[in-house]
Amino acid sequence: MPADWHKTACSLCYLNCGLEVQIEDRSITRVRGDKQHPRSQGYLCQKAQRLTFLGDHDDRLTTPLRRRPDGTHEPIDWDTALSEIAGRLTALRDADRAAGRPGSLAYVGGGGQGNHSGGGYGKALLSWMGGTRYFNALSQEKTGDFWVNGRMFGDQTCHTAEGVEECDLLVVLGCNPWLAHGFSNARSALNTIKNDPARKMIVVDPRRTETAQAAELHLALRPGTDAYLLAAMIAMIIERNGQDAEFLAARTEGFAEVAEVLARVPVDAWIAHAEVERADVERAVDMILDARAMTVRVELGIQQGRHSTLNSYLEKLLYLVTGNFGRAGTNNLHTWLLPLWGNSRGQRSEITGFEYIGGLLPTNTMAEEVLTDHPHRIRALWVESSNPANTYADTARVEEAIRACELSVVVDVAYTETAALADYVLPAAAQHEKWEFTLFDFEWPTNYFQVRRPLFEPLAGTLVEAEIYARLFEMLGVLPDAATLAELTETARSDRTNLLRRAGEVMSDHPGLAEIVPVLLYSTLGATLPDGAASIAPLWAGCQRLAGRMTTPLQRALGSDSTGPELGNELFDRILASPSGTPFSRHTHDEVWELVKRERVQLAVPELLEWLDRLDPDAERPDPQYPFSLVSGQRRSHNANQILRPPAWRKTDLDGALRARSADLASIGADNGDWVAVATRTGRIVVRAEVDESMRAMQLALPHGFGMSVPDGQGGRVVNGPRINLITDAADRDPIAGTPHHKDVPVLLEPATAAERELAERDSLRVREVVAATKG
Ligand SMILES: Nc1nc2c(c(=O)[nH]1)N[C@H]1C(S)=C(S)[C@@H](COP(=O)(O)OP(=O)(O)OC[C@H]3O[C@@H](n4cnc5c(=O)[nH]c(N)nc54)[C@H](O)[C@@H]3O)O[C@H]1N2
Ligand SMILES: Nc1nc2c(c(=O)[nH]1)N[C@H]1C(S)=C(S)[C@@H](COP(=O)(O)OP(=O)(O)OC[C@H]3O[C@@H](n4cnc5c(=O)[nH]c(N)nc54)[C@H](O)[C@@H]3O)O[C@H]1N2
Ligand code: SF4
Ligand SMILES: [Mo]
Repeated sequence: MPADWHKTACSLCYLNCGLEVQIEDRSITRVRGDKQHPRSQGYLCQKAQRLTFLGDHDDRLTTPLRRRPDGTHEPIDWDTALSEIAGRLTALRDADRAAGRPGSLAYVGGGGQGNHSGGGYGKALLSWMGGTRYFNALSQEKTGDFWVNGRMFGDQTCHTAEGVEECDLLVVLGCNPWLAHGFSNARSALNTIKNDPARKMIVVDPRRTETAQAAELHLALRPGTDAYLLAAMIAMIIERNGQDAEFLAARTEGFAEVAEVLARVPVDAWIAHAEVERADVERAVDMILDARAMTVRVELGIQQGRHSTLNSYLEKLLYLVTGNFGRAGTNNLHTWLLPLWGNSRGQRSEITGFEYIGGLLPTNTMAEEVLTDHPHRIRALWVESSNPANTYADTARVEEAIRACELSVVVDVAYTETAALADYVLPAAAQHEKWEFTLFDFEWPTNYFQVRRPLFEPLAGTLVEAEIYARLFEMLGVLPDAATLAELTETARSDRTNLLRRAGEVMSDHPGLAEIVPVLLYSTLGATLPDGAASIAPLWAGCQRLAGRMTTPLQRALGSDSTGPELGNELFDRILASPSGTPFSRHTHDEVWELVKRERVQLAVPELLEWLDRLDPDAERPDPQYPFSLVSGQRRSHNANQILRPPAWRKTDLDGALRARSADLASIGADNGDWVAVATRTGRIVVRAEVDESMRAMQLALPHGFGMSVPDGQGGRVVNGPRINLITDAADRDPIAGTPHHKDVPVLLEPATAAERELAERDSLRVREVVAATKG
């Protein structure tokens, strides 16, 4: 009998490739790519095969927990947990109001790589509490980019996409799509370019990455020098009159100011500072000027590199000055079903002075917002689907901040390092146990959306996030009475189009209800949706808004000529009826100009031109005390953020090794397999060394996605691999976005002491025992 294949998606990175899986009891047993998924078309990588480790494991939470005075946790039932939390939230909200201070609860997380169904509810809580402080992974990698987009394109939600499939030149700047993906079907796309003599790739990365090996040209620059190299390249382009004058005149303003600053760039000196060959840079410029359609793909190498916001600006100038924007195969903007972040207008934190970008404050400042005497400090943290105790810079300070809060609540599927510190821990149903989706829909000119159906019942004791929040708000007394909810539910069933109008009337009688629209939709419209899809009800409001603001592209995607609320309803129903996902917008390339929120793209951003003018190679010589540059958080074959906790999921790199050239290891008398110490002013960790000649000289790499403390099977816990943020410095950050310089951390490499070696070896063996004892 042929086994059933169920449609779902992989949530191990933000691409969320469509999958078909076979299941047995509560496990995924076989995985293959879903050929009907309109975007990924059957593609998957090696990580998806390990999804079976995502479900039931020793660290899954199955009951709410409460912290005892001695710091340990005790299980409590849901009613007790939620009513105690509701009581403490109410007291805090009352105290905030009485003191006339802004809401002192902050929200952290709200979704990882593939689970964004909970975030809207969490933000509703933040809003009801009168708070604005919101931190998540985007504000430690992407907010510099958003800030630049705001200035150049007119809105921080003007986010760019790459035309990798149709370009004839792909510039890969500070990322490694072979391992990290980042765009659809990355390996296939890279191979296609490699095998086509008419198409080329340039990689700018200190390391000879897997991607660089497939490139025509690799510029192995010194870490942290991208701004110098990019500025020199753009200066050379303008010197050669290589700018696209027609495009610049028709679509942009400010070129003259930019050209004036770039004319002052000492090109040779800056190329020398980046430690690349002038001839190679000339070749790169030739390739760019010869390209019919260039697209630039960037990620953490520049966004978590030195001068990151300036890098994001120069990256955009490179394609805009050469007119590689708004056509097939170039960079473009993309649509959204629901924007994952907002547009901030210069509001700043009273405590650190950092600007809100996209509605977010820098994760690097979270601890500062707590650990201060300022009367407006953060007093409570609500963490959902994030593990800041491992993923935010300077772990010790982050842990201190969580402990210092009057109230900390963690909503997660697993007993994370953050959960271990929280006052209350609430167990959520996991990825394949609920309706779920990602809002990382970044495609252009056609964009897609998939809602995944549950494969399993929620694990006993857990709740879907939407239900957690609905119960909480009921206890907080914010939801209307049962009769009113029943009436709204009936409206949703019989006259969906009128739901928002009727809900609006109810809101005017119920203070606070307007802050929690997602919860209201869950409790009303949700109850009318098929197969228990209640938690995705807020998407309906997104479909309605989209129908209003992007009618034609949506009509094309659906092949429909409806308009208004009816079109929104059609989209929502189509999404529900399309288990492999469905297109929701189809544009022509020219229509990108409707997404740009200014008359013309603004090329001249004064703060960044001043920054460029101030760059000084002499101010950036390596610190002799910390002479190596560490990539803290390298993406590898078997890491996936903090998503998969059981160490047995990793087929390679069980210890999360430090990678370095043999000569660099030899300089401290170390060799392949030895335990070595990596130290900074913030901390010191002991790690396994592994020779990797693809690293640049004096560059080291430690992996992202390790440092979880997992049950050792003997009643204790053991840490799997490096907790890299024990050594990162939250103050080593971008001046505008506050994002960390994680790809260029100055470190000292030392031999480990005998005692350190012994401890590390013991833990490594314990992890291996855990792996041996795990089936899979
Ligand atoms: N396997 C795997 N894939 C993942 C993830 C994962 O955990 N594992 N996580 C996902 C997430 S959340 C993200 S944000 C992406 C990140 O994806 P990427 O940014 O592609 O991955 P990284 O390995 O962090 O860093 C990219 C590259 O930057 C280079 N680099 C270091 N310093 C510099 C520099 O100064 N200049 C330049 N130009 N390059 C430099 C490094 O050598 C490295 O090759 O990956 C996603 N995909
Ligand atoms: N030094 C250094 N630090 C870094 C990076 C680096 O390169 N170097 N990279 C940064 C980047 S780019 C990123 S994106 C961040 C990622 O760091 P985080 O924002 O902390 O996110 P994840 O690591 O993805 O952790 C996801 C959490 O969600 C939980 N989870 C999974 N499914 C569900 C669910 O359905 N519901 C709930 N409630 N919880 C769930 C998991 O158990 C896990 O605890 O790390 C950042 N930190
Ligand atoms: S890890 Fe990313 S690229 Fe790999 S299968 Fe999952 S979603 Fe696709
Ligand atoms: Mo990320």
